[in-house]
Amino acid sequence: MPEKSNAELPPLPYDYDALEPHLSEQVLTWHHDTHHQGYVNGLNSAEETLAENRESGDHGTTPGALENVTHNGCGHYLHTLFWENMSPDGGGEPSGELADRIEEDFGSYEGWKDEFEAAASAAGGWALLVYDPVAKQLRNLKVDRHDLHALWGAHPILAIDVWEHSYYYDYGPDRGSFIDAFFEVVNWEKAEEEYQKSVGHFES
Ligand code: MN3
Repeated sequence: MPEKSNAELPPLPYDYDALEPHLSEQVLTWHHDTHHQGYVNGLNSAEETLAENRESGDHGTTPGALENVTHNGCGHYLHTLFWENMSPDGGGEPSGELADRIEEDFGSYEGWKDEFEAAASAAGGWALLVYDPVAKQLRNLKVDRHDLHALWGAHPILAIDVWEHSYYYDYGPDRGSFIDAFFEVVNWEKAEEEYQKSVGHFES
């Protein structure tokens, strides 16, 4: 059996100040180095607890550790995607097959964006564009924390973090301006890549 390695914090795919003025260097530093690192540590710590409990046969702390795997694992995976969903060269609208699919599944790009922004405005966690492999269609999800209102099997392709740590320092209570800022740096090429991965897996 290959040895399992611990989760690791991936480096930001650009400099900490690369998304200014839309997202500040200070927020990206705190958000990546402290918050995201915390989820990586929490996931590894929960894994350690589970391994110890399997060894000892004492499962008293197992239910809590399993909850920590979900909370921290979802936090780690979604932050990793969120960083990649932004780029200093981002902005604009999707093109190619993803653009066609958004039109097919939501009627129009504007129809998709209005729904996504409604989710992002109201969520206590994240708004996600996902590919649903059961219905074979794109969907928007409004997620609280990192996992509440998740859809089993769905593959996230675009994620915006609307936890307060994501925008409050830059925008205060004006979450709408942060959502607008996200669309100034959105990296549609990464979203297209994730879309192709899921479609290639489930529709081929
Ligand atoms: Mn966050």
